[in-house]
Amino acid sequence: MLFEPNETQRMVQKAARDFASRVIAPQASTIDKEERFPRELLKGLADLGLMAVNVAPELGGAGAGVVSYSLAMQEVARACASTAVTMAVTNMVGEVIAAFGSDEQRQTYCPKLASGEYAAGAFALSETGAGSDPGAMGTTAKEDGDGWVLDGGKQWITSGAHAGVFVVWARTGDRETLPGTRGISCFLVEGGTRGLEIGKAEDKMGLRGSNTVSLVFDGCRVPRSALLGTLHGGFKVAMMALDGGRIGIASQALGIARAALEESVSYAKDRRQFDKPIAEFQGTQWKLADMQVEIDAADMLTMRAAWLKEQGRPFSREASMAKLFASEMANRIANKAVQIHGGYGYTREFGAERHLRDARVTTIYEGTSEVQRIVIARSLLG
Ligand code: COS
Repeated sequence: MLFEPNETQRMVQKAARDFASRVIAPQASTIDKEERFPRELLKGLADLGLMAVNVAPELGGAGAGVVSYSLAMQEVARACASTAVTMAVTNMVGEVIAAFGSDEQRQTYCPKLASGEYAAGAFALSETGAGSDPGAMGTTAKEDGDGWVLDGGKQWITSGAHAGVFVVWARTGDRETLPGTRGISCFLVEGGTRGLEIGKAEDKMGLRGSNTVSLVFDGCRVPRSALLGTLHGGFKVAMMALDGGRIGIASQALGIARAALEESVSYAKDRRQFDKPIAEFQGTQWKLADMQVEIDAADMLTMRAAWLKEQGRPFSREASMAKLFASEMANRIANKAVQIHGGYGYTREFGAERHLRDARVTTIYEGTSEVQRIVIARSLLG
């Protein structure tokens, strides 16, 4: 069993680390405070091949695999979780199109996502009344002449105001004959298409540099060729994409936790109380030790899920386990980091409070912790 990254993985990790520490990290606090969408950083990531890490080179991607993707995501999230989530969703969109798209769809969209010609891709599954239960969605796509007409609304769409292409799920089947998850199809809708309206950006607790909007489809017409995958086969596309996406969020959570630990170590060595650095108190040492153990446990769960996916083996349960543990872990670690920083941890002068706010959503999006437990329990119980 090898615990060492291979040459490609090491190179991708190094490229991501260099760019993240040199260019992204110094801007992270400002991005958060000013709620600035990090457009130029995304282009920088695209230039390094990091917007389509696991997409084949023929489609413009880096073709570096899932483990490389996870390593890169960890590095970017360690610097700026807002930039990382935008990168995560764009990678997920590129992978979905590469996996399920026609040749034409793949050739049209993957290179634009990979090169940064599109600032981002967006994944439009959730609705106001369909979050954990996407099978309850109400958005419809009706055949009309030589195309489809989409009507309805989507909610919590990352990068919605900036995306060049949206993967959109809509009901194509009759609710009586094809209820729930059965009658759902998937479409590719280009940004700027008439009838696609972008809602106001959410005023979020964390990830304030990422863009989260609602969408309204009002008689939004797309060509027949916009159907991604098979008619009524969209739910499985969503589930498979989310399996992979969960590895991305586990990696993001790991990156946030690493930043929180590193800053805690450095603060604990600097901060003096009772005539010595607080790092010399066992109360601090035990916190730091527990943080490192939890990070390593999450790392191994995440690497295993990434490796299984890369091998083409089933990985759904393992991705949910990694996402569940890593996201809950990141919240515990970020919380401890605030505690170690004391009063300063509660101010914006240090990164700890940002890490805590950014970590919070990782137990919610791309499937809540409760949904991950459903997936894990179902795989145990059959
Ligand atoms: N891969 C491939 N197919 C899958 C799958 C997966 N991971 N999970 C489910 N499916 C298939 C099932 O095999 C089933 O196929 P058949 O109809 O041929 O039997 C179909 O999809 C429906 O599956 P199921 O009945 O399990 O669907 P449920 O409605 O019970 O949903 C959960 C199951 C809760 C796991 C799913 O709805 C889910 O993941 N919800 C969370 C969604 C989410 O993450 N939202 C956040 C969006 S991004 S911010």
